[in-house]
Amino acid sequence: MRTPQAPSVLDSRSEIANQVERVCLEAPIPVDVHTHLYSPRFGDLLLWGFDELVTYHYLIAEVCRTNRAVSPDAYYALSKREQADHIWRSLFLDESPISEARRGVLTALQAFGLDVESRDLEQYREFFASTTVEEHVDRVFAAANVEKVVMTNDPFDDQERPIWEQQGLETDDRFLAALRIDKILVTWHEAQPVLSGWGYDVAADLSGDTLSEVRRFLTDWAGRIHPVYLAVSLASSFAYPSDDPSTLLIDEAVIPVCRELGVPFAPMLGVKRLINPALQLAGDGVGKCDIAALERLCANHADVSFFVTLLSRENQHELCVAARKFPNLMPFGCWWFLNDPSLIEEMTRMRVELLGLSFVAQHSDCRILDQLVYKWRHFRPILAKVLTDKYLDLFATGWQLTTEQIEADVHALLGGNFLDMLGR
Ligand code: HDL
Ligand code: ZN
Repeated sequence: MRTPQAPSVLDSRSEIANQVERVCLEAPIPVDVHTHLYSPRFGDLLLWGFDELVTYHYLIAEVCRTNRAVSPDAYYALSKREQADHIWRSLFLDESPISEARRGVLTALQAFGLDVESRDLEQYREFFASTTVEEHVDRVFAAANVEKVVMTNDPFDDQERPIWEQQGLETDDRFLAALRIDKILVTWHEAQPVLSGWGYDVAADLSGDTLSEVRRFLTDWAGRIHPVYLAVSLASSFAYPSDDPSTLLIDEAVIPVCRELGVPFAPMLGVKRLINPALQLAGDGVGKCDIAALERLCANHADVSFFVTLLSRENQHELCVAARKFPNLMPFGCWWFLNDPSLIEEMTRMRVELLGLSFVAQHSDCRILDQLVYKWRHFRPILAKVLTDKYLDLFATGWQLTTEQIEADVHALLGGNFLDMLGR
């Protein structure tokens, strides 16, 4: 019987700093808890390659403000290749690509061994043209050192639904499913006729068997996709309770199904939808949400887990305090407009100081496969910087640190806490 190796005690500040950096830069991401990626079986729904990477909606917003000679309407009238050429010229060649989303494109190209200094679009396009999506999924997951990703799966998406209906369960175990229910909770008046058409006996005023029928719909889809959570993006104006259909639908349909399935409810709050409609997918803004709505949700349903990310920087301290009060509230990630080094560092420091290790530090929110590399390569050094400071503070008290404990702590923050929530 091999005697268990004695834990390796770290005896100096430099040893601690070196080990924390090594672990943060090299530890596998057990699960990227929120993405818009799809496994290759979903065909064109899985976006990848140079032109998709460069026309990411974050960069559409940036090019429409940087090069105002081309209006959003004129931009969207271009072909995908022309859009990519326009963004490359305006945001990368005409000025330094210094923003986070632009740097990300270059980090990804560099990770694939491409010559970033050449600025040779055709070389980059040839690289992607010379590989298959299956090869590239393997390449990207390896380069990002990510073990699993959670998709965003919407039964109301006419392109995605038939794929689930024809082929059933996901077969690539690197891709976990999440049941996205914005249509039901945010636009019930649109969802109701569609559900009726699918044979669910639901009424616009939620009367009759509506709530049990919504539970049946959610349960039917949970049986089809096996979601690890039920998710919704809610506006900054979200109120709970309210006269809006969302209150009854959450209390009487969503929560009971989460309880039955043993999975969290994942409300993501703070979006201001289409504050500039001309930008289309790039047109959403951010607003501070009412944290009391989330507190009441957690208080009313203490036996259900709430897996939460908020979009506004101004909500982050309140979220940490709420999480201290509600053990069933697990904050996750630096979402969307928060996924920038200065804000990631601020949020992660605050979370460690208030929550210790009881949160999930990041998710990528990738829409394009190649982004998995840069979103995580940009995050890892920031986590290392924050944790080094915090562990050195511990060391200064005389507390003994080991590599094994640091590895366990980092695993928890990188997604282990989420898998524990699922009992996996
Ligand atoms: O609602 C969401 O899941 C958001 O992440 C939106 O998809 C948003 O457009 C986005 O891609 N943010 O990164
Ligand atoms: Zn998202």
